[in-house]
Amino acid sequence: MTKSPFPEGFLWGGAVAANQCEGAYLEDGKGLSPVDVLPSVEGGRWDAVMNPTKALETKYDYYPSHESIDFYHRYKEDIALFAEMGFKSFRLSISWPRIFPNGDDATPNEAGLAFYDRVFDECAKYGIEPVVTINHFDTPVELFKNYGGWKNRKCIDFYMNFCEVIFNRYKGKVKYWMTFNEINMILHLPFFGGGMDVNGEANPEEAKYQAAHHQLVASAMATKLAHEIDPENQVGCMLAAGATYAFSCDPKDVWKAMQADREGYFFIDVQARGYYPSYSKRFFKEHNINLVMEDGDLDVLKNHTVDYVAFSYYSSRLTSADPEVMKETEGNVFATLRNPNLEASEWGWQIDPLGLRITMNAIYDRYQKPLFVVENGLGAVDTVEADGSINDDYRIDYMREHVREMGEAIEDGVDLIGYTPWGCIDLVSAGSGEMKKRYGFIYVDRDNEGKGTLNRSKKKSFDWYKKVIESNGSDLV
Ligand code: P53
Repeated sequence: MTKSPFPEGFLWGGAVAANQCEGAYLEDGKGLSPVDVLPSVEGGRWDAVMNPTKALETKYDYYPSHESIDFYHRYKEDIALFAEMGFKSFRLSISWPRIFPNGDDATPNEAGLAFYDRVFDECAKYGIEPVVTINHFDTPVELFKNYGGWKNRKCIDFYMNFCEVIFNRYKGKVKYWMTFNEINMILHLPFFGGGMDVNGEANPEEAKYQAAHHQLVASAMATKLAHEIDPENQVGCMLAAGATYAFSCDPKDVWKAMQADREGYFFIDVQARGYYPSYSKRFFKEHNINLVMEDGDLDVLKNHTVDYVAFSYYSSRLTSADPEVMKETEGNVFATLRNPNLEASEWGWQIDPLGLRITMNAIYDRYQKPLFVVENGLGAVDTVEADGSINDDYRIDYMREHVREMGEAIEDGVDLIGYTPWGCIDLVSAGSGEMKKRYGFIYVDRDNEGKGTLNRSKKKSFDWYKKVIESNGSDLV
């Protein structure tokens, strides 16, 4: 066993999101989340995600989120299992429509607030630090229907009402916040990211960036408010990260890769540095994007930057300037080519642990703020053996190499505060709506059609991760 590169007090943990684990989709006064109107993969998930107006008018046979893994009723058992693994932190999101079912309600839903009190109290029992995503793909569907989602500036006010309520309510219970999950995802999955449908827009790019502006302003305002309500609060931004590599040493490919990375950095440049990056001016001009801003927007962005930079990392990406070569990438959330040096998961996500180190170094060089890896992991099919055991060595291999590279990045000088791998307990996939795409250390007996007992059981990776935490990242075998 070697000396651990991980600092004392490192926030080992795991991550989930309300809309993918809670279920109880209408219980105790909850309103609809975007996922609640989406079908399974067999039901046409992808088409529905990209055409939410149509999805809303369609009656599907099965909605995976409605019951999900029933975290709403089973959180005690689940948090006890996290504690058994030794979690120091637990990343979860607060369902906005559970607190404000219509988004624009005058008063919050007390039953929803009480649920998260119970969850945070349960965490406190075990000394687990909650890390809360304020909006994880969870803009109330009513705000989509009645306001068109985030392209409407009114969403800033609704979001701020939500923030004010939860910052006050959970003061002293929650210290780590993130304003928007994968904020750059609004460009790729506008229904998830911004509660909107851009299909009817004359200039969809403009609509997305206008919505992004509203979120960036809301994020800065929320950061300000969080600090005012409790100076102990730490507020982060959250990027869907993954360094983009150039397909060849042709400078055109290198330039294309740089531009691809800037597409995501754009958001964090604003949230972490406090102003629109210089390259955005040309981008907006060339795409005919004219943002409407109000007096004071640029000041609030400047004065209330984030305390830390959180991100998800599943894979690196590969791009080329040649449209012929790029044809291969159609149908991916992020256009990425197959990298011949990497293996891919069953869902085609390429496995690149060194890419995590590269990504961490790039982000830290750029912002010089503490980093938090709040999502990472392998979505895979697990097999339950006759004796009930689940031998997910492939997951252990994936995690081991990523934890090792995180350690290397720390040795490189990166300031890293924590690691919360995605779907620490199996949950519904955001992209495909499947249960079969599992990330957990904890198995949940439920399938793609919603059959199963919902019983929890430990996978082999459970004991492995427990040892990793116990040894503060020095024992990875
Ligand atoms: P699923 C696509 C690409 C990268 C990250 O994804 C993504 C997505 C959306 O599919 O989302 C994040 O469940 C997101 C989580 C999501 C997780 O990655 O499709 O923050 O909500 O579950 C994994 O395998």
